[in-house]
Amino acid sequence: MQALAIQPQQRFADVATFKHALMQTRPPVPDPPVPTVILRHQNRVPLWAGGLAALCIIVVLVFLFARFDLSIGDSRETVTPDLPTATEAMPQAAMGVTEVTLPDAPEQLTNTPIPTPFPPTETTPPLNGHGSQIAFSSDRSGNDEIYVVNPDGTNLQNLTNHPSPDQWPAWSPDGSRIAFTSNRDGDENAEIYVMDADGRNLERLTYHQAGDYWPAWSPDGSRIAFTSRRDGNREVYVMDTDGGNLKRLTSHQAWDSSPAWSPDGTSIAFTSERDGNYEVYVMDISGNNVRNLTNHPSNDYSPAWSPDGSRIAFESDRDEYEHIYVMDPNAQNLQQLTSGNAHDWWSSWSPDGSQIVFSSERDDNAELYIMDSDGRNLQRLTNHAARDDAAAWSPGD
Ligand SMILES: [Ca+2]
Ligand SMILES: [Ca+2]
Ligand SMILES: [Ca+2]
Ligand SMILES: [Ca+2]
Repeated sequence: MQALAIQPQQRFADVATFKHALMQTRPPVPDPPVPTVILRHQNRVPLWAGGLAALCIIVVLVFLFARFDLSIGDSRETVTPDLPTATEAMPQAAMGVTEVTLPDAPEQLTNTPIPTPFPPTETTPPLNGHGSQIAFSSDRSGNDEIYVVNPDGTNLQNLTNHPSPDQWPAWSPDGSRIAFTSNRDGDENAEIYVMDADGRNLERLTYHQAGDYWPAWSPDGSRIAFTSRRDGNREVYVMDTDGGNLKRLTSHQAWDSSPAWSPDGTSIAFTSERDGNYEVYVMDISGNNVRNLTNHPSNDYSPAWSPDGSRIAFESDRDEYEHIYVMDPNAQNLQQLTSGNAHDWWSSWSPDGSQIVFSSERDDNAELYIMDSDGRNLQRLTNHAARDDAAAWSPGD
């Protein structure tokens, strides 16, 4: 019988085909008696014939399936189940972290722990910012390079590969480019560079023998603010994204640094020690109308606007260690988000404003952590003995 043929190509393709063939070869069902005038009795004949046919089919199918299972077992080499290998089934976190090679790692780094993936429990509750990436700098290869990683710790990629320090990544508003600081033009001469978000198409934007640091894109993508010492002390400048149209925004003998554009494009927050200790200030993009937002005898640094412009995160050492705080742009509603006997600094908001990534030494070396914007649900993002710092959360979904 074809139904029991050993060769697969000789078997029926499916049960319907087999049923059809079965109906063709089974003994003919005797014609029922001529129906009476009661029309409803006409249904009895098909039911009776159908019941017998179904019984035959069931009996044959049971036999067929038993045989078929045995046949599958006999031909396992050609019907290998498509199961993932152990490597394929590994969490992406493990794949991402171990993908990064450590080129020319110094000898003293060879005894550092191998990066381990986060246990699944550390990636719950689910992280937001789907589709976004977090850029940061790390010296895990022996000098600072720019990396990007997904907010869940997967897909770590090294974007720069230069023996000089590459630091302080800043995303363009459309997420296509990353500006950063590099000393590749000289150890004492940091300059602003920009590259595509995959590390290609590197361009140098500043050309000055003084240091230029901390780029920050304007929300419309047309300008980049940064810090420079070209006029003798740190000041905040702004330039077009091709390096042209340079304009100095601050003019004070104290250090002024780490500019951050407000999401509406009207203001720039920055850090200055012009009142004797570091404070977070905000000014119009013309450089006018400077206001001190923190006004505290401790040091307050590194403002970061929430994407909706309603909050500014910064770090302060007002409880001895640097910790992350948030406030309204008018300095109201101050809230301390982190605490403990370790420094936390340099925050950046997720695209939806629900989370903040920041640097911390709470595990003895600088790592990146993510928390909800109210300070809850702290999760560790990096896990490497090297210094991981200066996170910048990309625009995203
Ligand atoms: Ca480098
Ligand atoms: Ca200054
Ligand atoms: Ca202060
Ligand atoms: Ca680290």
